[in-house]
Amino acid sequence: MVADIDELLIDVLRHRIGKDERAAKPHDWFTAAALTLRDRIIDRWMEATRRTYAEREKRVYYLSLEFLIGRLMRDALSNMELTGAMEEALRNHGFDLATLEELEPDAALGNGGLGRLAACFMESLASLDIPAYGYGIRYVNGMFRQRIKDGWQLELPETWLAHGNPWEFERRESAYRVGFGGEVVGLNDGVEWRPAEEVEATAIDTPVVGWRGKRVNTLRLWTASALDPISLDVFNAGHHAEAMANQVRADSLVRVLYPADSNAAGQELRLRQEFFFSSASIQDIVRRHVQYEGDIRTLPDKAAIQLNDTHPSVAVAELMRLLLDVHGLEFDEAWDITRRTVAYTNHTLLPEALESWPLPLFERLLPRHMQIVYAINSRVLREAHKAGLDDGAISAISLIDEGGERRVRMANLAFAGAHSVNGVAALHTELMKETVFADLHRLYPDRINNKTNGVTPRRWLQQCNPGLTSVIRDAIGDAFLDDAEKLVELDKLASDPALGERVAEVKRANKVALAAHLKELTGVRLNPDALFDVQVKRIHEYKRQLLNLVETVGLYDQIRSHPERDWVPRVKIIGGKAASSYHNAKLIIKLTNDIARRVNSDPSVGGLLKVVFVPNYNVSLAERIIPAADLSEQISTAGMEASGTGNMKFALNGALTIGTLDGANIEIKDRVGDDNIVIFGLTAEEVAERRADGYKPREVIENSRELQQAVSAIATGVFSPDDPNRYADLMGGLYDHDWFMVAADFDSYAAAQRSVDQRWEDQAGWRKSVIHNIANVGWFSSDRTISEYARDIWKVL
Ligand code: 26Q
Repeated sequence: MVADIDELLIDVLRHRIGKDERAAKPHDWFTAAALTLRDRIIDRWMEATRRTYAEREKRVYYLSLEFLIGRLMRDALSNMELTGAMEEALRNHGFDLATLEELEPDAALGNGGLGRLAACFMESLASLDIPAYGYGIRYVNGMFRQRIKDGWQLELPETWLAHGNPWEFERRESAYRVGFGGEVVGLNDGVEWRPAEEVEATAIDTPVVGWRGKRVNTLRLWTASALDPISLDVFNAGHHAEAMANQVRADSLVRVLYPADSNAAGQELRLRQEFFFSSASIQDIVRRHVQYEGDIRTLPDKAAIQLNDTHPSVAVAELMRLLLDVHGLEFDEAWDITRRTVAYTNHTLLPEALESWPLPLFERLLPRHMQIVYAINSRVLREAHKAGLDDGAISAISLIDEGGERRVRMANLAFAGAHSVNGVAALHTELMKETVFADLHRLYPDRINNKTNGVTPRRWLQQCNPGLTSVIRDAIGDAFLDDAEKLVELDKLASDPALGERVAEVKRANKVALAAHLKELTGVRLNPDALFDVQVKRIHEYKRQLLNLVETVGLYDQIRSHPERDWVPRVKIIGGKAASSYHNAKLIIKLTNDIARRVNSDPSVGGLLKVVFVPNYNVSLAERIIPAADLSEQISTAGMEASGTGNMKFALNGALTIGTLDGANIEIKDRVGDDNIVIFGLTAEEVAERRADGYKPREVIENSRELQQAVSAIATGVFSPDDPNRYADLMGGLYDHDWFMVAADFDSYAAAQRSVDQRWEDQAGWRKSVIHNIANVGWFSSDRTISEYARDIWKVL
């Protein structure tokens, strides 16, 4: 095997990269390794594709505007079970695999949780041998790179394609026209949309390798080009920029990922992106079906289309258009086929994140789809009327928001066009039924269902934490590698001091490695024997990084007032990106850095507290940070975090959770047991009650000494002497409205943190809890999640 790989590597280096061993630079070796591995993958890929065609299997199509993949080298090697062989082959030439892996840029085609979930799902689909395609956009610039300058976030473009991408294949033959604007003309037998403008969507495929290489599926990302990239007449007349305007317009469609993860952007370009990729994907699905099955009417038997949030909602209207205008079906039949094919996943209930488009914009860009939305709407409203729903319910169900400026509601379109609408954790799904979708749920009571999120244990245990993986193998054997729920075998060993010792040794080694990396990145020195307390995720007020920071200031204050007490040494690690336009989120980053500077240089805390902001948090950093965490901060205002998936990754890697009863935290608690998690704060129900009762945060702050001192220290410039008013408004928000209930939960959170300190003092007890966590979170494998989608929604298992 090694000899094989070695020979192939040299052959690739010479004949595909054009370098001999002496001339090759590290990056050439990385590319040679990727291409060598890729050749092995392609054989499995073609085999899996052939098998699916031959057996006429039903396929799953996962439509997502985001795939937050990260690096692929380690994932592909590990799933092909070639890590050892490649390591050795490279070592023979004086190269270290781990060092070469660092040369691969992250594929960051997503913002956060939703995009990373799509990537975990793709890996699990392949691992479970389910024929599936992911469809999305091949952004030239994915998630921005975050630089911290004087404590502030700066956004820089990430050029992940600069050195080429060895994993992708352009499919020139799979190209479709996507139109915009224009008019709808009546023909004798129906209507036709005559777009004013057309671009070409071309497929670029990346293989997705499942565990043990069982199956290789396709991630198909669209790129855009102009049908006539240059107008020679215009060019020759000397108008060079105008001559290339079409290409520029096409390029802009795939230029950047919108970097807001919870604020519907509302710009025309975003709607264009949504339609561009939805239309290309639906055309591709329909073309494949008709080509191999001959009859469009059997589409629901052979295709399951899953919409990742409402970003591809317009696919409902596009599928209807193809069925009506191209395949000539009647409305009723087209509607039946569409609904039996499409399913929709909701990821947020935050009102500001619910997508809706101004009706004039939608109509101008997609006139035929606008007609179809109206037709769907009149049908849905008729059904609502027949069901006896009142006017209030009917206007809530409508696909058109009539309040003020009229808008198309993408969530209502997706709900109406789908046979299944799922939430991503049990609480979230219940809240969907009670709040945003209450009336639609009354009309279609069988549609909403829950599919609690999961994460792939290959990337998030085996690959990112080989030390822990090997300790677990020694303890319970290899079965958990194929079925994460077998981790439960560890449960009965939780009190075994030898196992506790080995798990703790691995954790310490991971902390030493992380400390070295963070020293490089930030210059801060960390004590690996301190408790590593970590909050890494997008910066958002509902996630309450501010609660963490205010408590950190409280602790800092207490350590200075009582240096004689034996404080547990803590390292507070915080990381995450703020949407470029999100003022308070950016201020929270600056505050973290201001607090870090002051605390880290204060000799009176004597190294008992360190604060570090990790710049440019991304998938690759997550893979280093999560295995090194002792404490996982999952502290959103109850009812606001749909699920969370970081919470699962931390628990799987032996961190204890401090968290609210929100999202999947609740289900984690149910599985690991109340004694092995630290829960605090208001429940979702209590949050709603407090709001209804007229919550007065100022009174709460004035009644809590520690909170009052911390908030006023921040507000008066203790951490920002260069600009004492910097945080006046941010803290003013806590006094005046405190929408996210930081004050209401503060005392409970601070007490929970001191209970964490106590637990930490009992290392034997801590280790036992850690093992109970690892043992009981195998259920949060995305294999389990995907099995449920496959069985309940897609009917493919
Ligand atoms: C919408 C319109 C225009 C521009 C951007 C957007 C947009 C983009 C991304 C809106 C929302 C998102 C991302 C949402 C997201 O990541 N939600 C998270 O999904 C995770 C997976 O289900 C959950 O675990 C998290 O709780 C949820 O916040």
